[in-house]
Amino acid sequence: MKPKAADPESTAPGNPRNDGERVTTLAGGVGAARFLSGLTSVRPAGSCDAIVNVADDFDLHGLHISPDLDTITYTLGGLVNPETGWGRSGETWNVMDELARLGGESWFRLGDRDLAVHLYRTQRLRAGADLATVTAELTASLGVSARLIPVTGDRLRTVIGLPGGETIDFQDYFVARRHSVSVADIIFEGAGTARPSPGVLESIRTARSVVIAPSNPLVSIAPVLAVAGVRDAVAARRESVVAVSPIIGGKAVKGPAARMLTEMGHEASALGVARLYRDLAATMVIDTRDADLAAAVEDLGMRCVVTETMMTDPGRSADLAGTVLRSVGGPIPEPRRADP
Ligand code: FO1
Repeated sequence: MKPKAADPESTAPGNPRNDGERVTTLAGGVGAARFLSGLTSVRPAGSCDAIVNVADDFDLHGLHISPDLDTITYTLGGLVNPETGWGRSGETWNVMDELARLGGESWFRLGDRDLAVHLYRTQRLRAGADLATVTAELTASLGVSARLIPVTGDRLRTVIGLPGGETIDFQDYFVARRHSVSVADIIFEGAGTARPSPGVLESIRTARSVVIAPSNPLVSIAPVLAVAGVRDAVAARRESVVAVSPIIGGKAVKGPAARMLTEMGHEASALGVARLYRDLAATMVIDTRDADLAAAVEDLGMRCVVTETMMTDPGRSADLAGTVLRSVGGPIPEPRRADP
C-alpha cells in the first residue's frame, strides 16, 4: 500500500501555523469535535492544531480503534453521523450485521466505512508508522485542514475502577455498560511512560492561545494532561489558556461527565470544572445558565466569560469559538449574523 502524503509542515512565511496565529486545542470526544468545527470555520486554514486524547483507544477484531481521533476527523471532514456524533453519516453495516449473525462481537458498532479506517490505521501501525503519521495521512485523505496530533503514540489506556475493586476497560464502561455503573477510580495505564507525540509540546508552547475544549475533564482532558510534559507546558501558558466548561446547569450535554465528577468527589458544575483547571487556564468560559457561578469562578483567580455554549448547530459552534478566541485577545472574528 502506498500511503498518501500527509500535509507537509510548511515553514513558508505567511503559513498561520508558523506566524504566531495558531490556536491549539486539547480535545477529546463529541464536544471537542463540535467546538473544533466552529473554530476551524472562523480561523484561517492551517491555523488550528488539536492535541487529541487516545486513552479511549482499544483493540477489537485485531484492529486499532481510535474513537476520539476518528470522531474529530469525521466531524471536521463533514462526514460524521449527526445523530450519534460519532461514526460516519450514510454508513452501511454489512460487516457488523454479518458478524452479529455469526455470533461474533458486535457490541461496539463499527460501520463499513469506519472499518476501512481501522483497517488502514492498523496496517500502517503494523508496518512501523507512528500514530501521528497515520493520523496525518487519514486527515489528509478525509479533507481535514486542522492538524490533529494524538497526544502520544505510546500505549495510554483509561481503566475504570468499580466500587468493588474490579477494573474494566474504558469502552466496556462507556459502550458495553452504557456508563450506568458507578466509578470509584480512573486510571491512565501507561501514563508513567507515554511520551508526547512529535509536535505536541511545541504546539502548546508556540500557539497564540491554547483552548481546553468542552470535553469530559476526567476521561478526555485528564489523560492528555497526564502525558509527560503536557501539564507543565499548558500551565506555563496559563495567561493564554482558556477552558470551556462541558457542564451546563449541572448536566453534561452528552455522556457521563456530570455523574463521574460527583462520583470522583468533585462538584458537577461549571465551578467544579473551573476548580480542576484553575492552575492551567486564566480564563474560564461558562454557559449563560450558570451566570450565577461567575463570581465564584473569578474568586478562583480566573477571568470568567459567560456565553451561550450549547453547540446545537454549526453557527452556534462558530459563535462559541469566536467568543473563546476574543476572551484571550488577538484577532477578533466578526460576529456571525443570524441566518435569514
Ligand atoms: N459509542 C457508543 O455508544 N456505541 C458504539 O457502538 C460506538 C461505536 C463507535 C465506533 C467508532 C467510534 O469512533 C466511536 C464509537 N462510539 C460508540 C463512540 C465512542 O465510544 C465514544 O465517543 C468515546 O470513546 C468517548 O468519547
